[in-house]
Amino acid sequence: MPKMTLYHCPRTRGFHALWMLEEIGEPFDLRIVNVRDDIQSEAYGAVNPMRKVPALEVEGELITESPAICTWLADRFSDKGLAPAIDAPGRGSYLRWLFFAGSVIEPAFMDKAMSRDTPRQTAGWGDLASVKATLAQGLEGRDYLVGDHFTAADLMIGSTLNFMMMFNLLERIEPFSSYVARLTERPAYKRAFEREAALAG
Ligand SMILES: N[C@@H](CCC(=O)N[C@@H](CS)C(=O)NCC(=O)O)C(=O)O
Repeated sequence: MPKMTLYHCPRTRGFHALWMLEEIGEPFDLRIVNVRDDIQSEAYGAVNPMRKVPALEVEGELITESPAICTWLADRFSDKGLAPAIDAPGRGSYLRWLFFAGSVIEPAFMDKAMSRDTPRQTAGWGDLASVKATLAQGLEGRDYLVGDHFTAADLMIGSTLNFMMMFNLLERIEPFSSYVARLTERPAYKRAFEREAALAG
């Protein structure tokens, strides 16, 4: 097994990676980096020059950006069944939703959080109304975004939507509330949540 170290701070986007590692269920070291101070240290700058969490170090190789961490873990531990195989039906949709989480959902909600009105033709993410409508269409009549079971794409999107609901950036409306409730019932989510709660004190 590769030696994996997750750099994380409770109650941040690092949770996406923590939850994913709980889904994978393989051993990893957890290093807490406080976003208020540790993150600016020279030592952490040497780990991740972006000075952000999460960061996953695997045998000396750095993986950052939550969707990339989730994609890597799902492929590396393919026996866990969290990603369609490269040549399987659904692989394209799976990648579409993983990228959608980081490059479309995130910035669209940040526009809202910052009260920014980026013109939709300029913004690569379009606008929040289109993002929500596209997600709702993707979830219409289904429990999961790809095929009939949970994948890393659901983790990334579900975890992001859960954050947006917690910060009151997304209304608790259907189909999002049932989707988030379904995903947060997973034992791995609960383990990650409890682990984080114990760390945060
Ligand atoms: N693109 C990154 C974003 C990571 C990120 O923004 N992390 C925040 C915590 S929610 C952080 O480390 N903030 C500390 C800082 O910028 O000082 C990802 O998807 O993982």
